[in-house]
Amino acid sequence: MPEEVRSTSDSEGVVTHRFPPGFVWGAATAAFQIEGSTTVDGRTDSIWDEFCRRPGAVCDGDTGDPAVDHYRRYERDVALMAELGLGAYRFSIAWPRVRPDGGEVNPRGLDFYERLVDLLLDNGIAPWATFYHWDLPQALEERGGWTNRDTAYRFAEYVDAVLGRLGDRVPVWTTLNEPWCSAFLGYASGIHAPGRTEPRAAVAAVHHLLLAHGLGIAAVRAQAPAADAGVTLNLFPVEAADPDSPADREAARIVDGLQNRIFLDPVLRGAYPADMVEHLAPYGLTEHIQDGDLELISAPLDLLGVNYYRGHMVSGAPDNAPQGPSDWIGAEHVRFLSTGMPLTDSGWEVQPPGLLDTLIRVHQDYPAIPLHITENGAAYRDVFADDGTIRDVDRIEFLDAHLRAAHAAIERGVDLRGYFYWSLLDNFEWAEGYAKRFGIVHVDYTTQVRTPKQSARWYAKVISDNGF
Ligand code: IFM
Repeated sequence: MPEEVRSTSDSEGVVTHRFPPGFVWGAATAAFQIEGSTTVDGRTDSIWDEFCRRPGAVCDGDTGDPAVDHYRRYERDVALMAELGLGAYRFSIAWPRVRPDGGEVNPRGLDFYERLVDLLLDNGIAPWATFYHWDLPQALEERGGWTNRDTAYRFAEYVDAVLGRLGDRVPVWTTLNEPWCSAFLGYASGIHAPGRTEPRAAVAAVHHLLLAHGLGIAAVRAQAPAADAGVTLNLFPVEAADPDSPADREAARIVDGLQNRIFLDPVLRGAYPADMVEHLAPYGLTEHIQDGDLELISAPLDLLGVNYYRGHMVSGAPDNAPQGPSDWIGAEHVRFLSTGMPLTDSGWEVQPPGLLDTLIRVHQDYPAIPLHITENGAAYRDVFADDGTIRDVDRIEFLDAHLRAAHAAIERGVDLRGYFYWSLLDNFEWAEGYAKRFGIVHVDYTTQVRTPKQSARWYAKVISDNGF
C-alpha cells in the first residue's frame, strides 16, 4: 500500500487517515438550506418557499427563513471554515436570487455570491459552486417546471449570468445536485417541492434536468474554460435480498436502474439504459428526447460528484398492493428491507461498505472519470454536555468509517480525489424541516450561535494530519 494512503492510529488511538497529496477536504451546504433572507435584495419565491406554505408538507411548518441566516452571517461562517482548515467549500447558488422568477438578471443576487467567493478565496478555501440544488423559481414551476423543456433553456440563461460574474474565479462548477430527488421526490412521490404526484411528469423531469446539465456544461466550457465541471448524483448500491430469487434480482435491477443508471448512463455513456427505456415506455421517456440531446448530456466531464448516504436492499413482492404515490415508478411492488445496521436520526442505516461498493462500481462500469464524494454525513440528536461541548461520538464513528471506506477505494485503484462532509452547519433538512441535524457545527436556531461539535474538531485533525 503506498505510504500516502495509509490509515493509522496516533498515540492516543485517534485514527488518522493518510490520503494522497492534493486530496480535497471540504464540507457542503446548499442555498435554501442555510441562507434565509428569502425576500431580500430582489429574491423571489422558489418552489421550496411555496411548498413550505402547504399545510403538512414540511415538518412543524418550518420554512427557509431565517434558516441559519447565512446570507447575513456568511463572514462568520467562512471564518469557521478557515478555523477548521477546510480546503474547499461546496455551496449552491440560488437561481431565484440571480434571475428572480426565472426572468431578468438581478445584480444584487450575484453580488452576494461574489462577496462569498472572494472571501473564500482570500481565506485559501476553494469555492465549489453548484448551480442547482432544488430551488427552481416558482414562476417557472407555474409554466410546467421541469416537465417543460423550456426550463432547461432558462437554466442555461441563469448559468450564463452566474458565469458572467464568477466564471473567472470559481475553480469547480457542478450543474445539478441529485437530479433523482428533483425528479422523483418532486414529481412522483411529491414529498419534495413542487409536491406533484404524476409519474409521467417525473420522467419528463429526468430528461429535462439532464438536458439542463448538458447545457450547463456547454456554458461552463464556453465561459470558464479553465474551470472543472461536473454533476453530482446520489448513488445507492442496490442488493437483492435473496440473490437466488429471480423476483428479488429483478427488483434490484429496476431500483438500480431508476436510482443510478438512469442518470449515470446518459451522462457517462451517452444513452439511457435499454432496460429503463423499456421500463419507462408507458411513462413516455423517449417522447422527450430530441436530436442532439444525448450528445449534450454526455459531453466529457472533469469530475463526477458522488453523494453517498446508504444502500438499498430490496425484494420483489408481486402480490403487494401499491401504497399511494411512490418514487419508484413502475416498481411500486418492490419492498425495501432493513439489513439490520444501526440507524441515524433520519432512520437511515449506517452502511459504510456501501460507499466502497459504490465507488468501485462507478470506477469499473463507467469510463475513467475522477470522483469526488460531494456529500456524506449523518443526522444525530446532538446534546450539549454540562461543559458546553457536543460530544457527537456517533457522528465521528460515522465519519471515520466512511473515510476508511473512501480510503479503501483509493487503495483498490479508484480515482477518488476529494471528500465533502454534509453538512458544515445544521440546517433546513427539506421535508424534515429543522428536526434533523447533519452539521459538524451546531446551530442554535433561536440565537443563531454556532458551536463546532466534537466531530468538527475530529475532522479538522484529519485535515491537518493530511497536510492542510
Ligand atoms: O440535506 C440533503 C442535501 O440537500 C442533499 N443530499 C442529502 C442531504 C441529507 O438528506
